[in-house]
Amino acid sequence: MPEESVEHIDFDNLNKRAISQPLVKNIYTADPSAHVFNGKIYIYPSHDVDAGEAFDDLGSHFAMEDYHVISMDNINSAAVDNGVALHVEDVIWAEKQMWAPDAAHKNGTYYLYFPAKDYDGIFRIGVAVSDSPTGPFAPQPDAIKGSFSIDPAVFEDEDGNYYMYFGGLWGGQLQRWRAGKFNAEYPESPTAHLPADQEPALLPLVAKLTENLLEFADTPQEVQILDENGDLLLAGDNERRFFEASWVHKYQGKYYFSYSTGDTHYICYAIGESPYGPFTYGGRILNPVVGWTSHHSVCQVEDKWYLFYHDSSLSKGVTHLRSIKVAELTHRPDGTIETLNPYKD
Ligand code: FUB
Repeated sequence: MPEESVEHIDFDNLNKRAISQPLVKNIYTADPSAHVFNGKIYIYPSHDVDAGEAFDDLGSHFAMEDYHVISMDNINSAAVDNGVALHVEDVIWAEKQMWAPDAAHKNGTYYLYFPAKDYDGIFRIGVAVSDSPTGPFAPQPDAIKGSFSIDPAVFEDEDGNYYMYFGGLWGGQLQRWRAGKFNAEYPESPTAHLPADQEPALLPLVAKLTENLLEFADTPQEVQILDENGDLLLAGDNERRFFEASWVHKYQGKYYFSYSTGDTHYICYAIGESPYGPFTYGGRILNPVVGWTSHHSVCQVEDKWYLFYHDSSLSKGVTHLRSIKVAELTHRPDGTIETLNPYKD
């Protein structure tokens, strides 16, 4: 249910039909990256604000300045806003646009990973550390060497290795890195520099993290997403190809790479045997929500799995004022995932 149709929506009725309600209402939140640390649920979302920026297809109106960590004692308890965990003013290299973050935990230290534009207007990914899962987080003086684009998601494998997945099209600038360095050529239009419909789609990146979780241990490599014939999804396969919002979870020994299709508004998943992929397209996790963007995480809490996601129902369809939500997610016996409809008929 993308933005262009919101004026026709009866929001009172829609909210009654919604499969879940906003977890917090005191602030707008989006892009929820959920983890269980020490038995408690911590959600690392974007903190949406209306900064008065004009709307454009590069997402300039997503002008977020800080992060708040949301915590829950259990899946049914109240969600608590723990206040400012990191502000852009405290990050020397970053100028603006604190977009979708994620977090990791290792040996009593918590790591907040976040994208922001540097003073050259290029998205980079930074990391900040804390001894508390709710922060405050102290940022490293520089962005992670070799990082670019947006939407970091850090997956901790059972063998103790950590991997970062990242990348996003249009305002996320992934299409400007096709030659391995930032293409500063105009036009800056979000659809310039994209592959043609019959070419392979742009792919997200993955890099293993160093032992201290502060750097890439290897050069980021593309995460292949294949169709049922083993071929790369094509750029024109708009309802299945990657756009942004990477996430990885592991279920019954297999790696599930999930992501947003962006301008077609689906959350999809693909299954693989290794954290590096390749991943074979499996289907949809979430149908379109109110608001242009869709961004999620998948998290096991005790013996159940949950989809954390967002929509713009609380703001009555303002696409950059979103609210995080959670709904139970079901893996079928064959490993496929049941598609969730965010609003009942
Ligand atoms: O929140 C800003 C951007 O919107 C995120 O980085 C994207 O994934 C989309 O949700």
